[in-house]
Amino acid sequence: MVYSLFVCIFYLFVSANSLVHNARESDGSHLQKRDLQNASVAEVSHVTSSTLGFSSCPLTGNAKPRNCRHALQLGHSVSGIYEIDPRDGLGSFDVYCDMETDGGGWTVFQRRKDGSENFNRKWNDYVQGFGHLYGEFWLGLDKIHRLATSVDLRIDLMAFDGETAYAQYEYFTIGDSRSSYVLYFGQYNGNAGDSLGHHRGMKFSTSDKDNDVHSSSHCAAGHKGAWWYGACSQSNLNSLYKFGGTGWTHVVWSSFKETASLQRAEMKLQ
Ligand SMILES: [Ca+2]
Repeated sequence: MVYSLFVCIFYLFVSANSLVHNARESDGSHLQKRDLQNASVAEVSHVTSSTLGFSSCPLTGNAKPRNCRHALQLGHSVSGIYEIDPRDGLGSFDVYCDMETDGGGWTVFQRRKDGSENFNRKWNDYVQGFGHLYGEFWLGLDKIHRLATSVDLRIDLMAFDGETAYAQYEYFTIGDSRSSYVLYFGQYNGNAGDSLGHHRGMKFSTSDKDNDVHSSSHCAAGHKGAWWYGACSQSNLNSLYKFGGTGWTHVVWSSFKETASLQRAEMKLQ
């Protein structure tokens, strides 16, 4: 029994440290030593207090946070990449955590900022995800479905004139693959305007899969981007990245800047 306890404590210490070492600041540098120590202590104390008991503790224990909000609760306050496990039996994966915006704890699942990544992709790529978590990326519909279970959605936008705005929705949920990742959410608030309302209850469409409700048009193909199209759209943050200009084939949130191409967009949940 004494040996089991020793193994358990050693495991928790190693897990916590390896988890924290996964976190990087947004410029790629390591966390400060002080933060490492604080985070390790928080992690170990959380896990031991909830799992201490010889039958449940040891080597099957899971020290990974469920999401970025949980990571923040565990003491990780630096934005960067974290390995999370939603505890649904499907395994862990890396995400970018925004620990600054509106109190932090946001799991980012989409980012546009410089046009470095190709978003004009087909169904399988949107299901799997693509890009780099420090750069431009789409986390993937399967992972978003696992995380988007009646949570808050926040969308941060920046126009090319530097003006910023945000839109927030409660009860954000994405269906599974059988529903074509149908989109649900509750009430809007923010200052960007509600350009997602039109897309409530819509299925996801890509250039090779027309799931929209427009009978004579293939919105994803015409608008050069994968989105939850209705007939067709009032927003599309996965469309082509353009340095200025207007049109529905650009990154657009119409209640913010009409059809002007946007400089930055981030979609995140908490
Ligand atoms: Ca159609």
